[in-house]
Amino acid sequence: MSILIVTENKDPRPWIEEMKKQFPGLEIYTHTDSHKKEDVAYAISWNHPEGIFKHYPNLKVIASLGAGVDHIIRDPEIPENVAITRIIDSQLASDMAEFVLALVMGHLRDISYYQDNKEWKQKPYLRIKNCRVGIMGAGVLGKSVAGLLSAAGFKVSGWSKTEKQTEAMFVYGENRLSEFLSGCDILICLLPLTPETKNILDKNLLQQLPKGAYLINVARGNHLVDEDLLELLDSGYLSGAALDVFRTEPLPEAHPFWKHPKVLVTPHVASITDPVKTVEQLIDNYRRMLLGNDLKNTVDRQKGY
Ligand code: NDP
Ligand code: OXD
Repeated sequence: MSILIVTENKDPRPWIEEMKKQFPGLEIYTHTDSHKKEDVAYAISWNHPEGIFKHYPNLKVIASLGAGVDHIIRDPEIPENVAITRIIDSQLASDMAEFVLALVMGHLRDISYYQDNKEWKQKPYLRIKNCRVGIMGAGVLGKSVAGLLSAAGFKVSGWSKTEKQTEAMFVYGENRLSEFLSGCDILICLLPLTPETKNILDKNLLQQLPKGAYLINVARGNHLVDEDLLELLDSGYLSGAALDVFRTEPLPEAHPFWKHPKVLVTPHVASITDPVKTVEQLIDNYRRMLLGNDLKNTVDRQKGY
């Protein structure tokens, strides 16, 4: 049996090196190496070329190299019986929380403003204790972000399919979206990308935020309708946006987000899976598959996350 690793826009070598270092003896191939397709039952994937997996007749598991699985599930040619797993990792979760905290503080204090404008008097700002932050998606990452923001003193609430109380926030259920949005000075998107959540950040939704609200999207570019955001920024309804993910990545040079004075762009770096930290869980699942044991961190293909 061998392991296949298929990555696009991500160098597979650190993963292969780490797997071989931590688990000597594994046979690992990239899809461009010469290998026997029938020997592959376990594949590790990040943005694979669509349709590639149909050439692997004995494939049982596709493991995402990240927390998201939209890049796998969108391929209609993956047979129903193939299980899909994802990364759940404490460092991935804390990195996300720290990144979002930095964005939130950047918006609140806008520290470079003084130097950029040669300004020598204090400008008004929103204090943490008066700032209401709403998180769409109360999963592994949403909860981690909520924990750090609420420990810092923000008023945090969440929105997810199911209503619940987590340690750090009350989470509104699916049918209470408007109520949730009306109480968000800053909205953070941490939803998985599914048919239900695609284009969810549109004009209709964003207009339900209070005037002057700020948007942070660290989930997927396809959650956001770019033109609707631009319209609401230009009309002054929204005060700004920090975007880490885009419909096309890398963000095309001509895209208006690059130069928009109210938009902060980062190149999909909010939280990056670390091979050293996560190879163990990938290989643990490989061994589970070989032994016929239950896999960890599986996703529900019907729900899409
Ligand atoms: P989880 O699967 O742990 O959590 C998903 C959450 O979204 C759950 O709370 C779920 O609700 C909620 N949800 C799903 N569908 C809906 C819906 N239709 N309406 C309302 N709520 C919904 O995901 P993670 O927290 O691990 O990750 C979230 C996403 O973050 C990933 O899918 C990925 O796209 C993105 N990501 C981005 C990174 C970056 O660097 N920018 C890095 C890592 C991930 P419920 O609790 O009721 O099931
Ligand atoms: C992920 C990502 O899903 O990095 O892990 O976007």
